[in-house]
Amino acid sequence: MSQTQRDEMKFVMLGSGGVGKSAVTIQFIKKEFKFGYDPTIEDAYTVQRTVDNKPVSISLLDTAGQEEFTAMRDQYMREGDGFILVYSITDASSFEEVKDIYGQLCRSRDVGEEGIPVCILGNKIDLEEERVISYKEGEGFAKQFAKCKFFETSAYRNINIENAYDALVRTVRKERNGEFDEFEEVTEPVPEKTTKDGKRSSKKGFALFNSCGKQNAESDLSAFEDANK
Ligand SMILES: Nc1nc2c(ncn2[C@@H]2O[C@H](COP(=O)(O)OP(=O)(O)OP(=O)(O)O)[C@@H](O)[C@H]2O)c(=O)[nH]1
Ligand SMILES: [Mg+2]
Repeated sequence: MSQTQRDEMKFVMLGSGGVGKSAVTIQFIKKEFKFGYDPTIEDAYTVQRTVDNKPVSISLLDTAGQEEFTAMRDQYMREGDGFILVYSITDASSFEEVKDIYGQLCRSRDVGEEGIPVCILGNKIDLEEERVISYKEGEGFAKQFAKCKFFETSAYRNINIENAYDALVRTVRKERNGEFDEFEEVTEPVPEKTTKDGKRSSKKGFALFNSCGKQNAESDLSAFEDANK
């Protein structure tokens, strides 16, 4: 593919009601924060971006978190190229819901340990005093999976929103380029999942992929913490 050819990707926002999926989406697309809560049924957007000097067209589906509107979830899961799974750091049940959704996604796509491109967001970090889910808990879940990134975000304060979408674009590109396959081929025949230099590697693809994801997430968080000193 030439450098100027536009990538096309479908992303789907998933997560419990009220965690901020729409606020994150609107912040990303319109650079504004939406006050007030108006439960979503389904909203679709298209956005053009340039990530790593290469254009990408993202079709973005903002879905319903409220249970009475979630009948279409299975279909959304089958159709997306990448998924943004959102919980609120102030709501423990929304974090459990993200874990469930991750499992449902893998089952509906019939993938195992290799997973699918996902970015998990722990949103509302401007509400630090109401936090019930730590950064480590969110990160710890995400880093079990090779194609899963993690960011803590605030739609209200526009923290890490663009970073999260750009990270998902990169993951989908890597998958399309077969970069995860190559890594699995290297590690698969090695018994007990040891790496070439003899260190134990607990997950296929994890060491290569998450080394950069973790740095991103941590440096963004420390920037946030610095800004709040
Ligand atoms: N303080 C704070 N409030 C937020 C943030 N993101 C969203 N909210 C608020 O949380 C409430 C719910 O936000 P929505 O974006 O509508 O939530 P949702 O996940 O789209 O909900 P459903 O459409 O029902 O699934 C609204 O009152 C938002 O203003 C955030 O980062 N910080
Ligand atoms: Mg919504």
